[in-house]
Amino acid sequence: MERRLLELKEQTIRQIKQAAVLDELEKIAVRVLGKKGELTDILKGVGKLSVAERPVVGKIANKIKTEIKRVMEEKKGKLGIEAREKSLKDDVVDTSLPGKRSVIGRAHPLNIITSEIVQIFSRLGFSVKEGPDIEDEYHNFEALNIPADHPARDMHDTFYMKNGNVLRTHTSPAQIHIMKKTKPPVKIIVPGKVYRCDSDITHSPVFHQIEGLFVDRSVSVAELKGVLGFFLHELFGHNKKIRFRPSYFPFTEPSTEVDVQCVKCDGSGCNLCKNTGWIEILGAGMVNRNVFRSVGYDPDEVTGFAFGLGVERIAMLQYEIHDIRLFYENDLRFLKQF
Ligand code: 2NL
Repeated sequence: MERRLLELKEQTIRQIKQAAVLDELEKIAVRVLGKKGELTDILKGVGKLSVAERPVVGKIANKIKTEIKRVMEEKKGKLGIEAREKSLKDDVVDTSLPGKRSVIGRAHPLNIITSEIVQIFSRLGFSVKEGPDIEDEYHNFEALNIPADHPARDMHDTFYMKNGNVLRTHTSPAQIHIMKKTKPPVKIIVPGKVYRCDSDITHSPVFHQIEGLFVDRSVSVAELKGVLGFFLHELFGHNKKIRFRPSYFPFTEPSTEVDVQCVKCDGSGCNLCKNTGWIEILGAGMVNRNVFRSVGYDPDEVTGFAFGLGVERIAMLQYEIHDIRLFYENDLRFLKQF
């Protein structure tokens, strides 16, 4: 029995020392020290031995058990350290490699221009409002005093939907919604996408507009001229001359178009201003009395001015961009310049 015990001890310790992974140690432990393990069996059988053998075998078996456990723990620690060292070596981080630079985006030129314009009007007390891209004909046309036979309603300009709705051709319907649900004074600036069935190097079927509206008890043409003059000087520089030309829009009366001295030649004449010395920037006017009637305002009680401008046009002038399509192609070589 003593020989068997010594053999078991030596064999087990040899196996423990040879084990390469923690899993193997676990298997050895089960085989020798587990519930049905070899050494456990021997210890269980001590009671059946002769009185003389019992204490001797019991003592040796227990000593061996302690010894095996000790060797096992020692090896476990060693394998644990080895596993950690191996993973440190395998998952090596080369700190000399150059890092990955994260790409930081920037504002689109149309958004830069929109922000600049909105900011100038914010300083004059205008608040920013938006409306939906899809409108019914009433809000896009009728309410704005554009009758059914008006050329602006032509199939060639307006995108009509199957149910009779339209993609808004200007942001004005947003102002109609706001006037319908707010009492004057109304002092708002409305940026947004607008849609027209038109496409060449200066026209895109989707483009961006900013409209403004100021309605109160006694808003005058003088205020229109003051506000729009201030705006154009802020945007193009205080040295630039400004002129108001008479014009026509169904939704304003009287109406005007506002020009700024050419941004390229300062008025001496060039290809950009077609030798006129002037660049057209804004359409504007005093809100037509019919528009007030359609939103439930009394045209004898309130007056107001409104204006509209195309964002692409301003951006093309400011940045000297000659093809409108560059704004929508998302070519990084273009976008990185702003
Ligand atoms: C242009 C001209 C304009 C308006 C837009 C407007 C809106 C309401 C009432 C009256 Cl709710 N008018 N908007 C007025 C005059 C001109 O835009 O050339 N846009 C690019």
